[in-house]
Formats: sequence, structure tokens, C-alpha cells
Amino acid sequence: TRTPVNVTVTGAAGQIGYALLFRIASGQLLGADVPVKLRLLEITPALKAAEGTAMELDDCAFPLLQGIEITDDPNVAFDGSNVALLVGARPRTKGMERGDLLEANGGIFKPQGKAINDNAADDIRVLVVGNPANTNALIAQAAAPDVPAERFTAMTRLDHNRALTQLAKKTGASVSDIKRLTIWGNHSATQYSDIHHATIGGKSAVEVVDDEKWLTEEFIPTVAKRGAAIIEARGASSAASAANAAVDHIHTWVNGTEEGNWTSMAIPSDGSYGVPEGLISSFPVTCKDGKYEIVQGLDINEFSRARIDASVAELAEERDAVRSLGLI
Ligand code: NAX
Repeated sequence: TRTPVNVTVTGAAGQIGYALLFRIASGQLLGADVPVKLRLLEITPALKAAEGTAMELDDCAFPLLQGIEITDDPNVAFDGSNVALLVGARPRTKGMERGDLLEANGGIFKPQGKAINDNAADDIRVLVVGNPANTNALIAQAAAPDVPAERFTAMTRLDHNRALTQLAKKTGASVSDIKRLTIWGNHSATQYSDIHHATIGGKSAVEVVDDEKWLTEEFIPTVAKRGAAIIEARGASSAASAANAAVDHIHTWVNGTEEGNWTSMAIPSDGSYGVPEGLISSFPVTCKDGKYEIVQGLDINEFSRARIDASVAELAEERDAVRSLGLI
């Protein structure tokens, strides 16, 4: 039997945590043959709720689940951690300025980054889900100088999945016929969902769609504003779909992308496509043998260039703001 993989989930008592933990414990994150140990990190007042979720996990009798530890101490939560899903974050409340939001999240992600640096396993992989995800990932990464920078990633897979379905609905294709879709930039309203390199059943997606107005006025904004539309409809923010995307992100990173296709992940830029080095920005990536690589050599037209640049400019502003706050 294989040694269990230690999976840390922060914000475990929240709504994404509730949708996520059962999928991890059932084997969907890493594979049906990989035993897992869960470490749940919560703030002290939410420990009791996390214990309730752990009781339900027990009651599922998942064969792969080899233990659950619940704590409010990041050093304990990340001890020996192989995979860390950083979900808990400080949401923006009424009247909160962006600087206040970044500072409040710095107070969460800086100590968590340090705890990862000091305690996690050598093969640690980090996915930041809590918003502002890209910049929270940057803060955690900066606090973990002994961990290779590329292990810190942020989630744009939900945007990627949303874009797949919107494109499938428009064209009558099935989502599995669509390949090489890309989300670029920040997980925010400035994100850019790019179909210029995508194919649908092997044909150019741009040609199949053949409707630039739909692209600019419906597709791109619908994907970018989907989070708000879910809140409006459901009275609560995306939870099960966010958990699903987190599972997809880690599963793909560990197990690889299919031949001829790629996915979207926010990762530290190496300067590709004019994205300043170090910014955690979404790119088209392939994954193999547990490592990701940015897809190179794509032709970026003017339409895409302007949109990528706008989202990357927002990321640079966020980085400058957290730098001036002393968070990185
Ligand atoms: P909830 O408010 O339901 O849960 C958050 C949990 O985090 C709470 O239980 C809270 O006690 C805990 N928490 C707060 N500070 C903590 C700390 N320092 N250490 C450990 N736990 C802490 O939010 P939920 O709906 O689960 O969303 C979580 C985060 O995901 C939010 O920041 C949200 O904006 C973000 N999202 C990101 C998405 C993405 O695509 N990247 C999409 C979905 C989601 O909106």
C-alpha cells in the first residue's frame, strides 16, 4: 500500500471546504489508489464547525481516508503537507478599500506561507483559492523563500471550466470536444478567456463561432462576471463548482494534461508572453510528470494583447500595493 498524502485545507469549515473535503477523501483529488490524511486549518471560532464536518467525513467510511486533524495553528496544519489548498480568506466587506482587503489577507497568507516554508514536505504543491487569489499566492510565496517559487499557484480553473461550458452551449458541441482554451491574467473581472487557439472537434473555435460580437459582448463578460451571477441567483457564492475546479487543478497538475490539450493555471510568470517575471498570472499550461510548463509560441493578436495587458496591469498594481504594505 502507498504512503498517505497529507492534504491541508484552510477555511475547512466554510462553504467551499464543505464541498471539497468529501471529494478529496473519496479519492477524486489524487486518484482512487492514493490514501490521504486531511489537515483542516480554521480560525479558533470555527473549529467546532470543522469538527462537525470531520464527523460527517467519518460517517462516510471512505476507504482512502487515513486520518483527520483539526487545528487553528498553521505550523501544525502544514506539518509534512504535500498538497495545500488555501481556501480561507478575508472577504471584502462593505466600505472596505482595496488596500484594507490586501492588508487583511496579508495577515492570513504571510503567516501561512511561513508555516509552509518551515513545515511542509519537500514536494509541497500549493493552490490558492481564497481571493484575491493571485496576489494572496504571491504573498504566501514571498514568505516561503525555501520552497521553489513554482509550487505556488492560484486558481483560474473555475473560469476555464465556465468558459468551456459557455462555448459548448453556443456551438452545440460537447465540452470534451473543446481543446486549448485559455484564461489569461488575474482571477478577477479583468480576466481574459481566449478562444483564438481553441479548437472544437478539431476545427478553429473562432471559425465555428464566427461571431465577434458574441465573443466581446457575451462570452468574455459572461465568464468574467459569472461569480456575481451565481451570487445573484443562489444568494451565496460559488461553492461546489469552486471545489470542483480546485480538485481539477490539483488532479491535472499531478496527473497531467491529455495529449494535444492544455489547461489554465495562475503560476509565477517566467516572462513569457510579456507578463512581468514573478507575477502570478494565468497562462495556458501543459502538465506532465507532476510539473507544469507554459505553452510557448502562441501567436497573440491585437485583440488578445490588449486584454492580456489590461489584466496583467491589474496584477502589477496589486503586487505594488502589497509591496508598499510590506507584505512581500
Ligand atoms: P466561507 O466564508 O464560506 O469560508 C471561508 C472560511 O475560511 C471560514 O470558515 C473562515 O472561518 C475561514 N478562515 C478565515 N480566515 C482563516 C484563516 N486565517 N485560517 C484558516 N481559515 C480561515 O467562504 P467560501 O465560500 O468557502 O470561499 C472561500 C474563498 O474562496 C473566498 O475568498 C472566495 O472569494 C474564494 N473563491 C475563489 C474562487 C476562485 O475561482 N479562485 C471562486 C469561488 C470563491 O468565491
